[in-house]
Amino acid sequence: MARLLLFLTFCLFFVFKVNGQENLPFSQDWTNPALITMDDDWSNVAGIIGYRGDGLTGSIGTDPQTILADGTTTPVDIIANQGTTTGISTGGIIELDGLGDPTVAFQGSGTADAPFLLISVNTTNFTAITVQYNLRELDTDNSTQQVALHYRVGNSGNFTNVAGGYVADASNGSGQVTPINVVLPAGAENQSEVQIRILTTNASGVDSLIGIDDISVTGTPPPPPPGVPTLSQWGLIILALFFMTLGTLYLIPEMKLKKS
Ligand SMILES: [Ca+2]
Ligand SMILES: [Ca+2]
Ligand SMILES: [Ca+2]
Ligand SMILES: [Ca+2]
Repeated sequence: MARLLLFLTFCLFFVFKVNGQENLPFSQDWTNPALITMDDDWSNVAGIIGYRGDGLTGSIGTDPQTILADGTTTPVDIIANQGTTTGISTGGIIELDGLGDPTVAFQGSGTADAPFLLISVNTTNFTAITVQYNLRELDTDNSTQQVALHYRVGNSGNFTNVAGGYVADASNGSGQVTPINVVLPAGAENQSEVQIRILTTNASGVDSLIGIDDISVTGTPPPPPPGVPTLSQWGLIILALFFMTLGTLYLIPEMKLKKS
C-alpha cells in the first residue's frame, strides 16, 4: 500500500512537471547553453516557451498592450545556438548562448508580428506575485521597440495587460538595459497556473534585437499554519524529549534498585 502511494505521488509530481507550471520562486538567466540546442525545441526549458506571434497584428508599430489574444497557436519558435548578434534580422525568438552574458532575445519582423515569451508558474498559497526581468538591447538598430507585459489565470483565453510593465522603447541604439519590476494584480495570487507573457511588436524598419534576461517570478510565501511549531519551537520540543529520555533512563534503574 505504502509503495502504491509513493508511486502515485511520483506520477502526480511528474504530471505537474510535464504540464510545465513551475513553483515559486522561479528564475531563468539563460546561463546554461544546453537548455536549448535545436531550433524550435523548448522541451528542456522549465516553464518557458517562445512563440513567433504571426498575425497577432496586421499593422506596423502596434501598441503591444492592445494585443491580448491567446497567440499559442502561432509557431513555437527559437533560433538556437547563436554566437553573435551581428547579422540577425530574420525576426522571432533567438538563443544567444555565445555572448559573454548569454540570453534569449526577440525581434519583430514582417513574419514575427508579435513574438513573445510565455512563462507558466504555480502561485498556490503565494501573494504579491512579483515579475522581474531585464530587457537588453543587443544591437544598434534603434527602432521604436515597444514591449508589454501580460498575464492570465490558466492557459487559455485572453490575457490582461499589466500597465506597469509597458516599455515605449526598449532601445536607444547603444545597449540600453531596461529593468522591469512589477507586482501582478491580486487575481494572479493563489492560482495553480498563471501565465505571464512578455511581448514585442513589429516596429517600423529593422527591429531592435531585445534580450529578455534575468527573469524572476517570486511571491510572498504562506505563513506557517497555526498549530504547526516553528523551527525554534521544534528545537525546544527535541530538547525536552532528550531530557525526558535521559531522565527515564536514569530513573527506571534507580526505582528498580529501591524496590530490590
Ligand atoms: Ca543572462
Ligand atoms: Ca544553446
Ligand atoms: Ca529606439
Ligand atoms: Ca520591422
